[in-house]
Amino acid sequence: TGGTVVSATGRVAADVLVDGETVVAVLAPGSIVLGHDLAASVGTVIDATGKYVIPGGIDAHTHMQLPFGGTSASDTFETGTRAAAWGGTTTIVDFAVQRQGERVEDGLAHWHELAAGECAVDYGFHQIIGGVDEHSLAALPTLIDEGITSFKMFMAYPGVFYADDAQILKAMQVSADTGLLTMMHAENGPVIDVLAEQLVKAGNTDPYFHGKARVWQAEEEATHRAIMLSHITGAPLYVVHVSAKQAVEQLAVARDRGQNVFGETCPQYLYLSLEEHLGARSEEWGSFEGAKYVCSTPLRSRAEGHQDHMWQALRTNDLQMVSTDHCPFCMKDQKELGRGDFRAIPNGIGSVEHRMDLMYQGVVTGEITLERWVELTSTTPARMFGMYGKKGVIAPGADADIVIYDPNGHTSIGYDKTHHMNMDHSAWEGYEIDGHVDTVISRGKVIVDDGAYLGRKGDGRFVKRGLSQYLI
Ligand code: DUC
Ligand code: ZN
Ligand code: ZN
Repeated sequence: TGGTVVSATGRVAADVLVDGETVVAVLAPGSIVLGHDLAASVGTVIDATGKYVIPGGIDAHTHMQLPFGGTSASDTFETGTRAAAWGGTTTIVDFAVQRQGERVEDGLAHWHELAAGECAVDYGFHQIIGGVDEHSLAALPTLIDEGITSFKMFMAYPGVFYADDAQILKAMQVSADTGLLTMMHAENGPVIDVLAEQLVKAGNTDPYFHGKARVWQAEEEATHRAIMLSHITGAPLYVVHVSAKQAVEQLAVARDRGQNVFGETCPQYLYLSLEEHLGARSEEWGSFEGAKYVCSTPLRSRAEGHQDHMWQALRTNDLQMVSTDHCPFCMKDQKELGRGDFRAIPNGIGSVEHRMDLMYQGVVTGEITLERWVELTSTTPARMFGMYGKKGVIAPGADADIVIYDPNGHTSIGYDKTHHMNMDHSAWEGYEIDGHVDTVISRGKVIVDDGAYLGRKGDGRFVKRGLSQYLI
C-alpha cells in the first residue's frame, strides 16, 4: 500500500493486491487501508509509502557453476540465486551447456539436475550449443516444448564452444523456421587468439592485455557477420554482452533495416573500463589486480567513449536490455590460474546481486528514466524471452514478483558490506547507490525484508518460457 507502482510505460500511485502467488488487482490508493483490522480479509499489509513498487528484476544472462578454463564459476544455483534475491532480482535465465559430441538432451538434463531444488528465485534456461552438428540441429526444435526458446552460439573461443560461419548459418535456419531466438557471443575468436598469443610471446602477460587482445574491431566484425547471417536466414538474433560502440552501430543499422536484431549490455560495460580496472594495480595483487575484471567481451577504453555510448544506446533503444553475464570466479585458485598468462584467467565478473542497484544509479544520475530502468531490467527481458504477462509487469494475473525500492535509502556496495555472492572479492567495491532494495516478493512470498533473507532453498521454480514476444 501507499507506494508508486512503476512500469515500463509510467508510474502511478496505487495499492497492489496479491492472492497467493498472483497479483489480482492494482487499486486506487487507499483501497487497502492501513490500520484497519484487515487480517481476516487481506492478511499481510506491507507499507510502501514513499517507495517504488516495481516488477521483480529479471537477469536473463547468468552462468551459475559454468565450467570454464579448468575451473567452474564459483556461485552455485543456491548461492547465486540467493544473492540475486537480495539484489531485487526474482528471475534468472541461466545457460544449460551442450558440449561438442554431447546430446543436447543430456546437457540440458544435467543443468536441470544442478538447479532443481536449489534456487531461491525462479529460473529458466537458454541452451548453449557448443557443437553444431546434425544431431544438435535436429534437437533444437524439441527445446521449445521444454520451455527453452533461445539458444546461444559462440564466434569466440575456438576449440571450446566455437561455431564457424557454416555451422551458424545452419543453426540460424532452424531458428528462422521455429522462432527459437538465436543468441550470439559476437567476437572473432580466431583473430583474438592470434593477437593474444603474440602479446604473451612478447612478454605482455598481465590482465590488462586481455583487453588489448580482444580489440573492438573483433567485436564489430563478428556482430556484423552475425547480423548478415541473420539477414540471409531470417533468424531473430540477440547479441549478448555488447561493449563496443561500433558493435552498437551495426545493430542500429540492422534494426533500421527492419531486422529482428537485438542487443544487451551489462553493468560492467557501463561503469568499468580498460584503463581503470583491467589496468588496475593493488598492494595485494600488484598488476594482477586487473584479473578481477577479466571478462569477455572485455572492458573497453573510456578514452574511446564506449561507456557513454552504451548509456546512450540504452536511452535510444539501440540496446534493449541489461543483463549481468554473472560468471564469478575467486581470485584465489581461480583467477590466479592466469598469473603469467592472461589467457588462462577464467573469464567473468560477479554482478547478479548488484544489477538493479547499479542501474538505478543511472536513474539518479539522469542517464535513464525511472520507467526505462524497469523496462531494461524486467519488462523487456520478460518480453524478449517469452515470459511477459507472468513476469516483467505488475498486473492482474502476473506472478507476484515484486520489489519495493526505496529511493531515499542508500546502498554501499563492497565485499565487507552488501555481498552475498560466493566470491572472495567484489568487482564493485566502493560503489555507492542512492537507493535501496527494501522488500523482495517472489510469487507472493516475502523472501527479503530489509536485508534479511526469509526465503528457502527450493523456493525458485523452473520457468517454461514461450517464444519471444519482442519480435517485429
Ligand atoms: N564471457 C565471460 O566473461 N564469461 C563467461 C563466458 C563469456 O563469454
Ligand atoms: Zn559470452
Ligand atoms: Zn555469458
